[in-house]
Amino acid sequence: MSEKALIFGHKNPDTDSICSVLAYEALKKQLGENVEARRLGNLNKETEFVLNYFDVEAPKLLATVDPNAEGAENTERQKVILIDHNERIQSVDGLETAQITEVIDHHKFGEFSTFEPLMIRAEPVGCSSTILLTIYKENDLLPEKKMAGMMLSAIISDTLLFKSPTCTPRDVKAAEELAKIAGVDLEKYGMDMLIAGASFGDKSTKEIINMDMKEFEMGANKIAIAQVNTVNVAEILDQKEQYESTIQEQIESEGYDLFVFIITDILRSGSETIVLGKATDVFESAFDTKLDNNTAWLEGAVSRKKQFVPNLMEVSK
Ligand SMILES: [Mn+2]
Repeated sequence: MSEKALIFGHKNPDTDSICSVLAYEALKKQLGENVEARRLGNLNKETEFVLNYFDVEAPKLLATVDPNAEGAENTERQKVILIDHNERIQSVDGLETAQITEVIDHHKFGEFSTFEPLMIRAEPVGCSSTILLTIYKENDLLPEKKMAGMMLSAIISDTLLFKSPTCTPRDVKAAEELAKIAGVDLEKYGMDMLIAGASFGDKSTKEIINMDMKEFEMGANKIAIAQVNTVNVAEILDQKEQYESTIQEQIESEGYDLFVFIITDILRSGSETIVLGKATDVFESAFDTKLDNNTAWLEGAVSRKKQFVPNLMEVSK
């Protein structure tokens, strides 16, 4: 088995899944461990802004860890460290062939099993980087400037600058501390970063829907939940029909029972949703709402992890 462990976040990586991976790589290397940060997909606009701002290189793309798969880099069983996820469906292709040595996560656990003992660090905080700052300190270390910038950005992203219900006092404290090390004004940098991430530029509807899309198996249903943050919900709704046909295509090609597209308004703290599939009744009872022309505005709902997923799980039992 290769001695090097690859560290990565989930597919369709968000800022946490890139930046926490880089920060954990830096810490592990400081501790003399043989690791390499990788990513399981393209960078989104927000993460591009962050890496650019702090002049940090993106991790290399990783296609598979199955040594027998086409395009495999490894010839032996691969050691892996999962950050910001634990569900197989969100992880690297070929994960079942790999040895998971560590998991650092702040999400719910799905069905999770391994062949060997491992280190699991799961805490119900707003961001993986908040856990990482604790681990740095347990090792009597602090991240250097650029890595503090990475971790700060991950926290701002995951907590929507502390507006998300997933945000805990520990996240706020960690962000304040990291902003000092990174040498940025927290509020100003945070808003600039979120707005940079909320601009869709010339992306197609399909690219926008898939920027941050996760799959879940809930009861008998295969559910896709995509989320975008914006300061201009109307910009998306103006092309509602185009979004609907793109979603419908994905439902057919991937066999989803339900597709929830969440358009989160970061200034109004709520989300417009476009919901399609044969199990829309699951969504309606999860949120005690009636879809009007496939859409519903959900006041105060901004978190996939703490609001959308648990509500849908609850009615999928
Ligand atoms: Mn996260």
